Amino acid sequence: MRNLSELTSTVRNRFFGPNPSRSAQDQNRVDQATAQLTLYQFGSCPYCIRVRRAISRLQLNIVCKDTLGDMQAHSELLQGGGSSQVPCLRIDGPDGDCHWLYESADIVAYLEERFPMPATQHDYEPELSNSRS
Ligand SMILES: N[C@@H](CCC(=O)N[C@@H](CS)C(=O)NCC(=O)O)C(=O)O
Repeated sequence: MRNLSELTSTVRNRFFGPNPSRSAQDQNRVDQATAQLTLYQFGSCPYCIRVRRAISRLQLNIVCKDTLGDMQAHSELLQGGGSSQVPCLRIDGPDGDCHWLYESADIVAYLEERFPMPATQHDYEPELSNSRS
């Protein structure tokens, strides 16, 4: 056992099964769709952390713009979305239209619904996974 992260991953895999992942083809489709998304956020914002964690868990490649460190990003958000509040997800439509989604819980719900991860064996064995023995 080389390090703590390897140990954690081994224990997690033992109890919950390996992390689910998409087929290369599905991930490719997801990547094409997420190329139309941009997350406006900044590092220490707890609501942004919640969204970035969901992005990581759902294995999404979404460009993140830092509205504290990048004044251009800040003004894009203010002018496009109407408020400087972060996090905000910009969703570019096919016709050049653009939707600005505020509220971390709404952003996470949108991403989870649009880009679900494949089910794991764990999902099919609730009685086994809930068992304490
Ligand atoms: N209810 C919002 C709260 C977001 C929020 O309060 N964000 C702060 C940063 S942690 C912010 O953007 N404040 C500046 C502003 O509203 O312009 C959410 O869950 O996304």
